[in-house]
Amino acid sequence: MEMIVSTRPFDDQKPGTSGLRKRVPVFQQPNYLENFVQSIFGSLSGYEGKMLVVGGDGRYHNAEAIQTIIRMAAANGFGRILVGQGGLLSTPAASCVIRKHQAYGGIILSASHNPGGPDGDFGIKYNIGNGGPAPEKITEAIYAHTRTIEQYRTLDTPPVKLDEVGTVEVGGAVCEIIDPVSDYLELMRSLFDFEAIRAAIAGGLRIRMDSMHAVTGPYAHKILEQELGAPAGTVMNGVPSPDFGGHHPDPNMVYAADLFDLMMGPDAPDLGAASDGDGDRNLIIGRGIFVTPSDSLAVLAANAHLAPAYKGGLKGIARSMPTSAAADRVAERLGIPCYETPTGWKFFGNLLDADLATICGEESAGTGSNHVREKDGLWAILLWLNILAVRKQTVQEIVHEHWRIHGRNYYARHDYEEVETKGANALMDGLREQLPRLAGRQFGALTVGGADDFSYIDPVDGSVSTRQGIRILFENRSRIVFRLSGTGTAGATLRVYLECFEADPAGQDRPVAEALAQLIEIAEQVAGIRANTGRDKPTVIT
Ligand code: VG1
Ligand code: CO
Repeated sequence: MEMIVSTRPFDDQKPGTSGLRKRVPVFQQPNYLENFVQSIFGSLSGYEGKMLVVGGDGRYHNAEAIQTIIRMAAANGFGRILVGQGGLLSTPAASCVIRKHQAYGGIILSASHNPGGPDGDFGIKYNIGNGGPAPEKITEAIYAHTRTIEQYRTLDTPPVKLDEVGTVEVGGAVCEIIDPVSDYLELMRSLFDFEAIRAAIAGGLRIRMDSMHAVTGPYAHKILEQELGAPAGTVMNGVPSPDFGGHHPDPNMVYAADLFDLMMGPDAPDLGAASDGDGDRNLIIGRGIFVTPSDSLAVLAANAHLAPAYKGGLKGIARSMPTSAAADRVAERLGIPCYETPTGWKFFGNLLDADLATICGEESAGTGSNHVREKDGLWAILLWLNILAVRKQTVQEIVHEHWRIHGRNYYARHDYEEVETKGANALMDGLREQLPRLAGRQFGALTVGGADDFSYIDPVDGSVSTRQGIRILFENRSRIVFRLSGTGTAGATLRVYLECFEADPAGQDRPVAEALAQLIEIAEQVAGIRANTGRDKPTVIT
């Protein structure tokens, strides 16, 4: 039976970099999720009788939320609701399913790399019909709805069994539970030379994949072990769990420490890889060498033509502003454009749809291409495998050769997590206030060439996004960027991005911390990080 339920607005439902993310207890408040879902539907039109895709990363509260969304989607007039079995769909797989089935859109439940469990984080975001995250115009409309909502529509129906593939009726709609892996596997087969990878693995290429107890487990088991013939045990932590085994499903050197240690040790396989909670991020480590996400993007772009889907070359490369300029060097050499966008995958959608860019990436371990409209962890890992299979060199050889040709962009990100919002805002305000006076300023041997608060004009639809991060650009191509995270759920997280460029191969083999030491000092001097955050060192360095 259809029900209209009265409700009152919550004032904290503004979507951030990637949807609405809050602690689980916040989402468990009566009507909290319902309000947001109704606000999504309220900002859309013309979906009656159309298809909605729903899935999540399997974290705590995933299954309950999916039941709520199924009922509300049916009550609001969607005709068909496609749900991943067990409530699971990795973020890139959701994007793939939306595109393949020409759905009207999709709802993805994830807080990505943030911890899960009853006191962990939960999240929800809406993706449009191209399979990508809703652009700002839509997220702003959703937010506006959350401020005035008075009622929502739902049904009084029993829960749908999410564990069995099949079809059931819910209200006037059809709800179909689908295998979460098969459409995605089919897409991966069409992009990469699975035979070459299979032959390389049979010939001794070894890989270790850490799914971090998160959503890529079933995908990685199926693709790496069953399809490509890697031995059982290749995938570690491959069973999704609601609290990710009590860990942070964040693929970096800190939270994937076991993998990192393995890759730096005597028994290291050829490729170590990991993905995050919802499967859109990737970590790449070669034997004895960590590949920064910015370098990985550049190497993938430079070698993508070795995989069947990209053999005709790339139209362009896009990277988020804080991502290192390593990809720019590749674009320059290839004679293709390189776009610089604000942080968040939603800014790549138009470039991909308009075929201006083929490969995109972010320093936060996200890389992807025009095959879907999300970043895609396993895609990046498979492209690396395809490249290794064709080039028959080690990751280290490939990266070192890349630096010799393009130069090396030393890079690090320093995160100060959960600092007080007041201090974080004061720090950013202080930087903004200094902007007009920074150009021309000397710091030791370095001269500031320019400084600004990054703003972006979308080349396709002309939409403008301002205040996207403070950039201090030095004349020797070094750079410091400051911005506040838009995905955290408690206090503020300050991100400081540091980068310097080394063209000379003789200087490309220094420890990163040493290469960046001077910039780290300048960052403190300009921003007063200690005074404003009360911290004397970052929480995480990636
Ligand atoms: C972070 C990353 C950004 C990424 C976003 C969503 O955002 O910096 O590059 O797109 O997370 O990724 P922020 O605003 O916290 O810096 V995911 O894998 O969390 O969906
Ligand atoms: Co993610």
